[in-house]
Amino acid sequence: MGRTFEGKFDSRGRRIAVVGSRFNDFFTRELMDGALDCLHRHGVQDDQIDTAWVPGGFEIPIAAKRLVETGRYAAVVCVGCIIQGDTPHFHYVASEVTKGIAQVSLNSDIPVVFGIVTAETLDQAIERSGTKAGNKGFDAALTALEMIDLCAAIDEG
Ligand code: INI
Repeated sequence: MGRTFEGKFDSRGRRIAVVGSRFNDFFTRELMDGALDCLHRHGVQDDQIDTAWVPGGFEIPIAAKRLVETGRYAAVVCVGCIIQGDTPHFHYVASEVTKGIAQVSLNSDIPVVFGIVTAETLDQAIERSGTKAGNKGFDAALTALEMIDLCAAIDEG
């Protein structure tokens, strides 16, 4: 049997960037706080974490791409909140954010993590920003830590 690679929640002193969008900031501030809380509680020091704020979810992929291209980070975590309104606008924004982050992720050598809440109602957004369904920002940061360690394990063979 060959090797099994698995990541621990260990950043080994590496730097992490978190991109948040201000649109629906009632929720995105909670998602950002959740992400930072997760990183702090797993031993990532404040000076190892950079944050960037963009106007809306649509702008997250370009900021994530720029952060990746600096070469300074072991992972980029993206947090945002897209909530359905009276028009199909929500679907277009959600679709572009999802595609954009996936594209940045696949074109980069580091994990780019999707911590975007897409909600049909305010209740769904509340549930995912620190209440019944947890905090998607916290979850995304945890995923970043696991993926950083997994990528390092694979690279080291
Ligand atoms: N941006 C969001 O992050 N969430 C939303 O729910 C949203 N809606 O529904 O409009 C939203 N729109 C703004 C968009 O992300 C861009 O910032 C804007 O279109 C400028 O490019």
